[in-house]
Amino acid sequence: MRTLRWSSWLQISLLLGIATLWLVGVAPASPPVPSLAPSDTGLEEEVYVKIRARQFEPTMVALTLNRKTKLVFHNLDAELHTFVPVGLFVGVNLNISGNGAPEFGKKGLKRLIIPSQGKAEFRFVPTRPGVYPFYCDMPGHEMRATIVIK
Ligand SMILES: [Cu+2]
Repeated sequence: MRTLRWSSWLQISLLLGIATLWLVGVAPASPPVPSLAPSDTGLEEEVYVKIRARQFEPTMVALTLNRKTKLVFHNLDAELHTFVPVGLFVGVNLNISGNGAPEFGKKGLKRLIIPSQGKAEFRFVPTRPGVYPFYCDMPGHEMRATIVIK
């Protein structure tokens, strides 16, 4: 009586174990989770703008809407330049690092001075699609370019 019970329990647990192994072995690998929430994706998009011979390169800088962005300006010239954004950072949470010198006004960042061979980095999430011009306001510098957020 007692031994019978014991052996039936053994059989059941053995069957369960086999079934579990079978399920684990046969279960298809779960598909990669699509990134449907762009604002909380951990991937940071790095975008580089070079300044060379009094020109921004490229002159059309494409950023991705709702994507964590690191926008880097690298001044390769022997003179300083500035980055003056128009509308881009209004109401935007901004982190600036590197060796640029930011200047702030009532509406936020007015401009960033980038020394010769200097590098400045902006970290932010573009949340408003559109076309945003920027320029260098040093006297005599005809440096203009555009950031496009889409
Ligand atoms: Cu300049």
